[in-house]
Amino acid sequence: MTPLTLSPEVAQARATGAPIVALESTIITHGFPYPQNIDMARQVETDIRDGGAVPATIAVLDGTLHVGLTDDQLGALAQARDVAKVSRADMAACMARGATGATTVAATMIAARAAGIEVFATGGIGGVHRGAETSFDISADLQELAQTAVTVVAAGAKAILDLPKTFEVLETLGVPVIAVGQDSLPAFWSRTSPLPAPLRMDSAAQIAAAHRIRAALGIPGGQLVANPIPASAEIPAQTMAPVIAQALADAQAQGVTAKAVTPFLLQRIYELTDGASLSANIALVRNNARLGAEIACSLSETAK
Ligand code: PSU
Ligand code: MN
Repeated sequence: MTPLTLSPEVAQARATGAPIVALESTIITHGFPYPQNIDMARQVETDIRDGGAVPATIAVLDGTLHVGLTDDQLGALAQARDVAKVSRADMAACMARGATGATTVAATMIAARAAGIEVFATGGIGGVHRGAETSFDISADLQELAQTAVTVVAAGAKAILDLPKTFEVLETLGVPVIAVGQDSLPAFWSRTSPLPAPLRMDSAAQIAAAHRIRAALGIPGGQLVANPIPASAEIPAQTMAPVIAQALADAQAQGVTAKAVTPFLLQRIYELTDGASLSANIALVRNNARLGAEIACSLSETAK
């Protein structure tokens, strides 16, 4: 038996083959401050519903892996303190201890697949950190994309990372990286980067078709859909570059390592941009949720 608890709404959608979009919870507990985190979480669920799909936010609450949260559960998680950030390595341990844990991209993919959900929308995936040649800090998200068959919609990888190395690793792992509607890879807060996109698709239907074909061929792993932030919300790369440099210098000066790196940098960038990074982050997550819903609708129209 799979140790998952589906919300009634998600269980019903699974039973009828209705479209579902998974959502992660680390972005709520470690990616945004309160109360912007709960506003974002609710807004994104609404966007998915408006797109004709059912949202399934995933988290470990008191040892139970929930797929689909009630509004009360979402509200409590957004305000909870000392929530663990759980990935492939530690999700089961968190459940065994009866603890509460927010799922990263990797852990959310594992839970989504176990629940039969094929699409997941988020902000940005983890990747290869700058200086990884000495720190070896490479997110478990990349390995997960190589082995778990979920299509992940993100705005690329966060520009705090080493983007060329991140995409090199994805290429090595055989993960399809699909830019939506443009020939270059997006860079989270900015629409474009100097990096050419390995693949480009211009419709949700094509992305859904590729997902199906990979499954039919027996290719393990997911797809990374790199969806550029809306033009109205983007922060130019030149504006972000010094801010990112400052945040990275602060992290190094304070000796921040391992799991704490990504949350520290996001918080620092939020402070350094007087909240502008946060507004951009909300806009890109919403944009990814809308595309995720379209892909899920397209998948549910095609027979499995
Ligand atoms: N993107 C965001 N905010 C976040 C994250 C990504 O905009 O909070 C989280 C995701 O949960 C991702 C994790 O899986 O950061 C990566 O952490 P790490 O670098 O420690 O693997
Ligand atoms: Mn890491």
